[in-house]
Amino acid sequence: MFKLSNDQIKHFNEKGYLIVEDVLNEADIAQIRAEYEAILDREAPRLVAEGQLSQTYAELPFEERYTKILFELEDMYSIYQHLDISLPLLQDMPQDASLNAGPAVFNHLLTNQNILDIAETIIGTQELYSNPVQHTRIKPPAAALPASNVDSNVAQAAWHQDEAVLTGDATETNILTVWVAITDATVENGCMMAVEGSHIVEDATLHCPGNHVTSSAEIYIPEDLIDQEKVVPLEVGKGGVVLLHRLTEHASYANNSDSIRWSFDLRYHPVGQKTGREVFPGFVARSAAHPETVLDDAAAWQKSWYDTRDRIIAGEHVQFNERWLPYSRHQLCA
Ligand SMILES: O=C(O)CCC(=O)C(=O)O
Ligand SMILES: [Fe+2]
Repeated sequence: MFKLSNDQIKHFNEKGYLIVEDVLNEADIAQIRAEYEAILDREAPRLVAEGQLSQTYAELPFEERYTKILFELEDMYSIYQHLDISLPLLQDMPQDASLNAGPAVFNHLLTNQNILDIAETIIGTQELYSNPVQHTRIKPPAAALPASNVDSNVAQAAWHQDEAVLTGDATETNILTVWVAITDATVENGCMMAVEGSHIVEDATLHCPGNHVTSSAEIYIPEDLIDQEKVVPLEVGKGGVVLLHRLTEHASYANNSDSIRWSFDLRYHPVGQKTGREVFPGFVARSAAHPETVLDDAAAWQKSWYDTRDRIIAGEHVQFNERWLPYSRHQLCA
């Protein structure tokens, strides 16, 4: 069992966040990295063949190769949809929509026993559901992205609470965000920041609607509502995690370094609670009461995502988060 001390648990409860170092080991990171290198090996030649990319950059290490590819592409999603660990949230799902639902992500991240131990301790139950609101964020140096790119998967994330991203039926869900650092995360390279203690509120803070169709994070809390004096940077080493309460206000800095900032964000909650994105597939990650319900098959998990894609293409209704649309004319949102 990966132990959190009483002081760590107290810190999370009082401040709404906790930084935990050394949760993933070197082998976990190496497997994940190899899975991502293989994706670029597969997709770069396709992009070249389609005339979207001038060369495959095969000789470069992942960091530089990814940055060069992203810089050249007119539509970043022609590579990013192969890297994210979620399908795009679209009713008009492309026939070839993709994601990385590979075995390294399943075995070394989503069902990582250290991560599940931490989630069990903080959430306070052994019945853990892996929520499908999850993303890969691989952020190139800001200088290598057009300033117009405000997608939170590759650029800064605006202020928000993770609960606000979910559909309104999930406001009671006791969901924990587990943000996993694959590279060191520093203020310089765009780590997250949070408003200490901001989770101790009755309801979510006002969010302004952005373009809610393409990305879950495209709602934002207006800066005027952020208590700047309580903002703390969430630096963490490679292999460490940052835990966030569902109501903790957070954002991320720009990547002002000369390499990538890479993380995954995962979410867990007690089995049986609403996911806030019912159209996408989650799974029982741990259960003492019903161990036979635990999903431990990476291929079955992958299939659940592609089956979901095919159901949406066939017409299954995508329930978008429309909670914040009425605020579009609010004076703080204008
Ligand atoms: O990685 C980031 O920059 C933002 C991530 C985030 O908002 C989250 O994990 O909930
Ligand atoms: Fe978030």
